[in-house]
Amino acid sequence: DYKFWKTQPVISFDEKISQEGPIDSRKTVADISEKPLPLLEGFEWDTLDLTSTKELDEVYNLLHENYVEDSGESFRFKYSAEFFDWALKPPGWKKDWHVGVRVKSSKRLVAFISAIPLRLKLHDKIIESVEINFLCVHKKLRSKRLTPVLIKEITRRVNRYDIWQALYTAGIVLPSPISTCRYTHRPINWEKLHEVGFSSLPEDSTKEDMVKKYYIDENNEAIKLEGLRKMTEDDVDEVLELYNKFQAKYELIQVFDKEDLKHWLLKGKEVIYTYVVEDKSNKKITDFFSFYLLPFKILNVPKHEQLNISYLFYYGTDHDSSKKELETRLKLLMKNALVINKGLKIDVFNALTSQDNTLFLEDLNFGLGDGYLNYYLFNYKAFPILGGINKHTKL
Ligand code: YNC
Ligand code: MG
Repeated sequence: DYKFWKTQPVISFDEKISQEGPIDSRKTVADISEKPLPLLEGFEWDTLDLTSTKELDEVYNLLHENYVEDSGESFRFKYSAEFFDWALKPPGWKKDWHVGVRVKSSKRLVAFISAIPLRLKLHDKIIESVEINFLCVHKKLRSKRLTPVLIKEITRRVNRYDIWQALYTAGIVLPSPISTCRYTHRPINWEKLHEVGFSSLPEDSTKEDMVKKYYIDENNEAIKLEGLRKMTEDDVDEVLELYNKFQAKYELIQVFDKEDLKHWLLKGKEVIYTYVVEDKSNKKITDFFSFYLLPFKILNVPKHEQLNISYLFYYGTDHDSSKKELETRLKLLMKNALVINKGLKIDVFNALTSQDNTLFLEDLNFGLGDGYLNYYLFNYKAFPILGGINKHTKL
């Protein structure tokens, strides 16, 4: 019955929204305690230094052993030091916001929660906020109500910087999602996905049918995009312009400056991949797309150690004068993304039903997954965004 969440400034399930805006009456930094919240006896707070390999490894190990698993306990996210560098240290990151809980006696890290700065734009209002992620409590400490303490402590630490809003996502339902997206999966190496139990064989199909259905021909001249290449630092200005133009139609977006864009699209080696299409005649960038890599560790099939997974991230195109043109162009871009993914030995390409993804998902054989992703705002009332975050209705 959401004993904790009922006490927090979030939208309740049956609430009718009449106007968008903050929920809590405006506080100031001076109202916020300088002291951390009290913790269970025997535990202590620790601010982690993720520039230190040792502490980064501790977070890695905690999450590796205790973070999100699928319900069958067959897979677990396999985060890497490089991934955390990318996800937890964007421009403006604060050490204060990498919060750990340790056992006092052994100093063992048993819980973690993080915030990163995030400038949101919701229906033309800029909201200075943070994104909360990587909340994790050691399996042996579950159901002891440590989570509310972690959330209140990260809230305190964020408030101390005069920030009062947050965005977070979760698979579980809490009061109340502003939007919900579904995960979709595009098998690339169907055979391996089947062997590890990620993809099942439909009753009316054979394995050969499935392999054929998902076959990607990397030599298909018909989809070759002239001028497709990896994005470099020299492209940042142009890609930012394209990003801004393309995202303008969405209801809830992340506002990037040059440094942000450089970080999110270029910084993580072997984590984030971004490609652009350059028009050879005038050297202008007409399109870009990006995806990040986050493998699964396979827990119970000895033959395979990990599943290579990539996630579609941001994209944009100039070819969007009509819905039809946009649809055609996105299909072409995503076909090229699939070829690149195959070259990187990715087993499955995931995408949410966000942005303009529904224009190409079905055609390109993305299948609906079991997983949903709920988006939440902390201390902000907003009209629900129907049909998935960023899915626009204007075109
Ligand atoms: C969750 N994922 O409902 P009620 S996602 C938020 N997000 O409270 P206890 C959650 N709340 O219902 P356990 C939550 N999961 O009584 C549970 N809760 O009101 C709520 N899993 O606490 C829950 N990572 O400590 C209940 O639960 C209360 O021991 C119960 O621990 C939960 O990062 C958890 O899935 C998730 O490590 C830590 O199961 C544990 O069961 C675990 O007794 C595996 O807690 C990893 C996992 C979650 C990934 C994520 C986003 C988190 C957002 C947190 C909310 C941030 C609010 C904004 C703060 C900043 C504000 C500013 C400014
Ligand atoms: Mg607990």
